[in-house]
Amino acid sequence: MLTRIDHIGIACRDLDKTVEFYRATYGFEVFHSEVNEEQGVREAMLRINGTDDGGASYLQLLEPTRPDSTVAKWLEKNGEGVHHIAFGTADVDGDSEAIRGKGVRVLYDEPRIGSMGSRITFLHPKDCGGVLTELVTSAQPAGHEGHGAHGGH
Ligand code: V0V
Ligand code: CO
Repeated sequence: MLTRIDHIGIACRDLDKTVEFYRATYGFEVFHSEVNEEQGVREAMLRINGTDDGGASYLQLLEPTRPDSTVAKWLEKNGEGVHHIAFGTADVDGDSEAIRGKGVRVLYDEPRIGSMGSRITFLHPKDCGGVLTELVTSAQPAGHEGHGAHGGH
């Protein structure tokens, strides 16, 4: 069951500059940052609020690390902006299989590693009304999010 907006992914060309915009304009601070080589992104997670399921909602600011990455290709075509949305679930395996059974293309056979040790998969935007959609199961069990998840700067 999908129980929260886990994050909204925003593609940018200059992560440090974009982090500074969100800090100066809204007062959002970086909760966590990391490089994901497999996905070709350097990212900053800005924690916005806790959610009913014990998790949280974030903005995920994404800068490409290489020109052939999905985010670099997307920036080339569209410029900076909202790149994907992500729903949180306790069971990314079960939920992605159920969604695959409804005829929506799930991009990975097995979930891969996402931000903060989460497990993630993606649904094809062409099957989701033009919205690249991610499903996430956090590394932290529901109810424990935010305790000890800091770091990685
Ligand atoms: C592509 N399209 C999109 C889109 N990217 N539509 C909406 N939102 C997007 N972000 C459209 C594009 O306009 C084309 O439509 C069509 O899909 C095919 O796109 P393409 O440019 O030819 O690119 P592809 O097919 O090579 O790649 C598209 C997919 C790729 C979605 C397959 O971006 C992908 O594998 N994404 C999943 C991985 C990812 O995005 N990682 C970065 C975030 P027309 O022109 O044919 O109409 S990593 C992350 O979120 C992490 C680590 C985390 O949360 O923890
Ligand atoms: Co994401």
